[in-house]
Amino acid sequence: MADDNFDFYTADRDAVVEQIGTTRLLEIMSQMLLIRNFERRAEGAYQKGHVGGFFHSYMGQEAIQAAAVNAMGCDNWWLTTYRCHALALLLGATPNELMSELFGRANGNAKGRGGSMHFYTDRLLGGFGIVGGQVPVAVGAAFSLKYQKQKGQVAVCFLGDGAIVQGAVHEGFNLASLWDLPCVFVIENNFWGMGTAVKRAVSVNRIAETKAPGYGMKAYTFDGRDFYSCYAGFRQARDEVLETGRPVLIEAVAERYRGHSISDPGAYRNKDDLHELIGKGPLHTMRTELFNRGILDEQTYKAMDKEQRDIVVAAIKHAEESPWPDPIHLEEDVFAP
Ligand SMILES: Cc1ncc(C[n+]2csc(CCOP(=O)(O)OP(=O)(O)O)c2C)c(N)n1
Repeated sequence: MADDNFDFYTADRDAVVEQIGTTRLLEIMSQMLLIRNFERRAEGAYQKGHVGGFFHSYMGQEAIQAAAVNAMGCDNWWLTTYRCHALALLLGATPNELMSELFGRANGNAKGRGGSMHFYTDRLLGGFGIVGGQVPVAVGAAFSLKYQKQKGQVAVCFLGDGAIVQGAVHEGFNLASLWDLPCVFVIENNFWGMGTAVKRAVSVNRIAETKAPGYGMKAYTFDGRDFYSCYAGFRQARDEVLETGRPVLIEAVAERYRGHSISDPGAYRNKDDLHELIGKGPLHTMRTELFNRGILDEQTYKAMDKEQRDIVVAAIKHAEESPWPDPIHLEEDVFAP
């Protein structure tokens, strides 16, 4: 890890395993394998020229959003950055519709108009390309929950470490706190904003811990490679937001494995360090715990991986065979009817 100086939230792992149960844990392992396979194969399709526009991989950060969705439940408002493939999958978008979207096809998740950065579901308000632009929208979603007296739901908003120095983020934090809104803000600190190291862009270490008090928010810092502690932490944060009606600020730390986007070879990173990190990443941590507890074995893990890979390969075939949008529809859906 680029900076070990974090005071991570710790969880009672036995309690987490017992709370989730073995069946669900294996399903979550499959979800993480689906995300990893989706990113790998979609990346390959991009390199073959089948996918256009931007493409930001979530590989290395899977445990964070897998834990968030499983701990807090789909039935919230969700918002994230352009690095949005995993969250859409976790919230129920199918690999077929997402792959078709990447391929720019008419049956894609956003009718082929959004591409990699703009995936949606009923509860996912987007994939945002403007750094920090999702934060004010999350505050609006949380405001609507409070205004309509919707109990039991929160607005969950992911942002990058690079976004924390963006003005709209602080306006959003201020309003969420001022108006007592049910927001869970999650800074995914992957140590880089494009090719700029976080230390060269953000004036403090331990971003959540240092920024949250300025808005009267409680802060948490999670080891974002560890599903189990993230799961326990997200549950606690959500319960707290529901009880107090106040926003919280979480920092989840995990390195991204790829460059900022597919066009970035990441030449500014030490390849040996990266290789070592990949060996200790979120899938490894998740799997090892299940192995050690006798919930999973190597052979079953390989079969699960193959099953998810086959789903993604089928999604690529589906996308290849899907129709292109007709230009006659270009101006539709621009304004609300
Ligand atoms: C307002 C705005 N400024 C700049 C950019 C260009 N830009 C795109 S991604 C990015 C880095 C963001 O890094 P971070 O928030 O850490 O997220 P990560 O990509 O690491 O997930 C920048 C500067 C943008 N899209 N929007």
